[in-house]
Amino acid sequence: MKIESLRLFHVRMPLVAPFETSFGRSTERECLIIALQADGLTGYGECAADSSPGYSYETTGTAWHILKDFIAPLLLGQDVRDAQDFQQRVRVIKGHPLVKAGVEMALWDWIGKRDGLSLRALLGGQRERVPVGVSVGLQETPAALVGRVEQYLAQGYGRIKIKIKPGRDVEDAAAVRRAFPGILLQVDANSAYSLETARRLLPLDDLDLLLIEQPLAEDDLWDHAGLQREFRTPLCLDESIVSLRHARQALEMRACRVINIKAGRVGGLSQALAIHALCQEQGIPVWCGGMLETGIGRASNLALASLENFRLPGDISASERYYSRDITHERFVLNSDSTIDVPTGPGLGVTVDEAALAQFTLARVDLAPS
Ligand code: OSB
Ligand code: MG
Repeated sequence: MKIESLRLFHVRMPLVAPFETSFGRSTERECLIIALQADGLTGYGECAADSSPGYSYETTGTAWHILKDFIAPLLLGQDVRDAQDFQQRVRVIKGHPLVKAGVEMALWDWIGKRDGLSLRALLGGQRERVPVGVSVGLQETPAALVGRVEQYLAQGYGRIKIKIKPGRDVEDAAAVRRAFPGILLQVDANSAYSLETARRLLPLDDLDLLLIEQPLAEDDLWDHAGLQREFRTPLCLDESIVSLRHARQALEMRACRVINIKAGRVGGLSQALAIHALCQEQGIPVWCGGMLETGIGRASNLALASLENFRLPGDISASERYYSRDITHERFVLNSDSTIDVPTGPGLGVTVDEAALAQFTLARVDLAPS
C-alpha cells in the first residue's frame, strides 16, 4: 500500500470510575488514535501511551513527537507491504514500542479491510469468544475493595485481578479471598516492590492465586528469577517483557511461569505473535493484558486473545467498565460465561464514531508527503 496520509488524534476520555494502581490514580485516559490512509481505505490504530510515564516511559507527548518527526517521514508516500516491512523501516528508531504498535495496528486494520479478512483471521486466531476478567484498582479500604469485587462478580466476571502496592497487599488479597473462596483471583504490583520488600508478599502463597504479576522493576529479570524460587505461586511478567528476546531470556532464567502479552508493550502485534509462539512451544501459558483501551485497541486485544495459547482470561472487560461513551460505534458486552465476542468484520471490525472522536480530541495533525 502506498501511504497517502497519517492523521493523529490526541484523545482524552473520562473513565466511568477512577482507576488507581501502584503508580498513580487516573480519572481519565489519554491515548493517540492513528488514521492511516491508502488507496481509498482508512486503517485505525491506537497508541496506548498515557498522559504520564507511570507504566511506561512513553507518554502521549513522546508518542506524538516520535510519530510526527520520525515514524511518519519513513512511511509517507512509501509502499509499505505489511507489518514486517513496517518493523524493518522503523528499526532505526530505538525503543518507543507503544507508538510503533499503534501504527502497526493501523496497518493490520487497513490490510484486513483491503482483503476482506478479520484481524482474528489474519493473526490465525481460533476462538470466536474469549474468556475475560476485570482489573480492579486500589480502593480506600479492604472492605470497599470487597464491595467493588462483589459488583463485578454480579456482572458476570469470572476472574478478578486486584492491584497491590506496599502496605496494601496481603491484607487486601486475603479479604477478597475470604469473601469469595472459589473465584479465580490474581494480583498485579506494577513493579512497586524491591527484592527485600517483596518478601512480605510470601503469605500470598496461601491464597490460591492464579499468579502474581510484576512485583519487581521492569528492567529486572534476574531478581524476578530469584523471587520466583521463593514462591509456589507463578510469577507473571508484564512490564519486563518488552521484546521476543526478553521473553526468551525470562523463560531461560525462569523469571516467571506465565507471560502477560500486550501488543503495545512489545512494539506491535507482529512481536506479540512471536512471543505467543515461543511460549506455546515451551508450554508457558499467556494471557492478554489491557491498558484501558478505547474500542479500537479493545478490538485488537480481542483478536489477539483468540489465539490458542492465550490460556488464561484477559484484562479485556466490557466497554461499560471503562467508558460511558466510546469512540467506536460498537460497544463490547460481557457474555454470561465471562467471555466477549471477537469482532468478525474486516480488519479490527469496528467503525469509528467521528462525532465522539471529535468530542474527545485535544489536538490533531494531518501528515502528508511533503
Ligand atoms: O498493569 O495491567 C496493567 C492499565 C493500564 C496500564 C497497565 C495495566 C492496566 C490494567 C488495566 O491493569 C487492564 C484493563 O485494560 O482493563
Ligand atoms: Mg500489569
